Amino acid sequence: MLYPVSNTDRTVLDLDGTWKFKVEDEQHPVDVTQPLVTTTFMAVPASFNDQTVDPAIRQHDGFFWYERDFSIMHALQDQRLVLRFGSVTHEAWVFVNGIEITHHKGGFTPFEVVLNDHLIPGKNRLTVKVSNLLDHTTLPVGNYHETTDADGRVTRHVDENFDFFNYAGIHRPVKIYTTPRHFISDITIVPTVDFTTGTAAVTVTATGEGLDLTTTICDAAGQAVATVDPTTHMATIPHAHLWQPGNAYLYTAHVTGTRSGEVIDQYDEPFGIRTVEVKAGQFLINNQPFYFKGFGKHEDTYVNGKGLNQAYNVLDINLMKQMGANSFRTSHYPYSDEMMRLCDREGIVVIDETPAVGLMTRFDFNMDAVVQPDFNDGTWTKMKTEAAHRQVIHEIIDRDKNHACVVMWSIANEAANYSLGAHEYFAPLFQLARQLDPQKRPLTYVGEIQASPAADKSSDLVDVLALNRYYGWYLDTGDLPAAETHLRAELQAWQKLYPDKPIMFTEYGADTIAGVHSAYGEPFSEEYQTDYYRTYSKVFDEMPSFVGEQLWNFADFQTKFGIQRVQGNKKGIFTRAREPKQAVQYLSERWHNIPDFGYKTKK
Ligand code: BDP
Repeated sequence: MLYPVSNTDRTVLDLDGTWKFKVEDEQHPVDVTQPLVTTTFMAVPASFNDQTVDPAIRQHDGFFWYERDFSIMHALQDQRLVLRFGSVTHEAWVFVNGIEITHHKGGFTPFEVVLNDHLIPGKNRLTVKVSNLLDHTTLPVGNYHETTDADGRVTRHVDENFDFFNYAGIHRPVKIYTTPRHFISDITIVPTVDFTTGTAAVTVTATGEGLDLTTTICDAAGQAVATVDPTTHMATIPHAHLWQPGNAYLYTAHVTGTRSGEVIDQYDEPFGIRTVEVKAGQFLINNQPFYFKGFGKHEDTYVNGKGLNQAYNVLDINLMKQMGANSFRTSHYPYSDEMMRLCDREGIVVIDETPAVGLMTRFDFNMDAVVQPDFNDGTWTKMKTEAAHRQVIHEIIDRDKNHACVVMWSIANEAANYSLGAHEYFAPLFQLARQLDPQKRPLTYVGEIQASPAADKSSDLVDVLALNRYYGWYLDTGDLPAAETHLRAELQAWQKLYPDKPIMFTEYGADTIAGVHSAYGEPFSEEYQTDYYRTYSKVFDEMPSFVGEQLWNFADFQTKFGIQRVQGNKKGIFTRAREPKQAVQYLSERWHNIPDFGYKTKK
């Protein structure tokens, strides 16, 4: 899927701003044929939840309406006009002038619809009905129930089966972009590199309706350096300038569509030349063993909630670079197009995760139960998420396939991989992702602590073992020596089980209240968080096939209410306002001393 751009053949109209907003009263349904009657407004893009001071709106589970008007200038009316939503969380029904023109389910991926046949002269009315409901068929997974009172009034309730607040709304930009009637519809780029000669072979496959397509590759200065062969779709670039972590270099595939020799459409797709491969216990980027240093994150900021916040995105990457970090995971859903494009430009390495979080029916730490070979908690019969999972794997790969920053796909976070049925559920999804990704990136899922070497039933599917572990927090609370022993034992067991699979941590952390200090290193203090990270670092450094550390979490973030959460999850090494806690200093020193490449060499 191409990102909307302006050039001499295309333009982009921006529909962001302040829209009319209304919470649906299901007893008095909205008449979509009439303008929305409301006195409430919401900024777009943003979550609606923290823009209101009315708790009933903030906490409402159900349906919401957004509306605004737009007009298309005469000069554009013969163009193909495409309405595109960067994301609407979690389900959207889109109406133009009271007529439904598209529907999309899945809160973290873009969707679009051609508008031309739905427009009337002059002012047009764009209405979006949004649902924030989640259940056992959706990703993320929610526990849904509803009650009906004596008057027939239905109250819906979603209990998040995951640890972040269920922010909702029109989260990412709304645009109308134009293309000519004959247009370039997609571009797929696959780079390969001969490391002995430094020559890159780049396959660029462009598709377009009714056009003859040609592609030129331009370097970062805009100079043409190669032409794509129309038969093989291949371009050869001698002395290719590689995209490297922390040292991005972007080429552009300049695609031109002509009819009878006349240029009709053009599109510039930026891309990096880099390779990714898992081999003999190493994660190779550009044929060099890479070490991940960084974070699990969230899209989560004050007021905007999960809505796009570009200033925070820029700041977060600057903070990462200042610390010597090189990577993050888009925990627990695909992030905005804008963030992915920024990471391409900044040389930040990304593990791109689907919104498959909450695929478990129980949450306890009964490690003895789960190691039974026939352990079955019913997750894989209870959850009906397969269709949503397949859909989002299609969508995330379609959207992000060309991004140099994306080096691995994470198919799920903390599923019940220890329960019978896990392998049967995941095997076809891994197969699908492997088949769809043109760059054949490595795949993983992120495993939670109960999915130990003895209990995990599907770890054979992953290319990299990505582990979330909380020894010293949820287990061995406050006891770092015990945490160290357990951590070491588990990592040794994984290495023994899979001597050739790289292992990395995708979560480890301790809730820490900024400003709480303790001479005894008590849990929740800044000292404990630092000591916790020191303990883990020591064990990581002993393990030869350990290829990376992504801690939990970059910053404090909002969650649902719960007795373990005081205004959210406090495992950030930055506060929600991005003020550093003490651990930042320790981790910065450590990460500046760990090179991006060659830190671990397999013995
Ligand atoms: C893991 C989850 C993550 C949570 C974290 C925690 O993957 O979403 O926020 O633990 O408990 O279970 O802080």
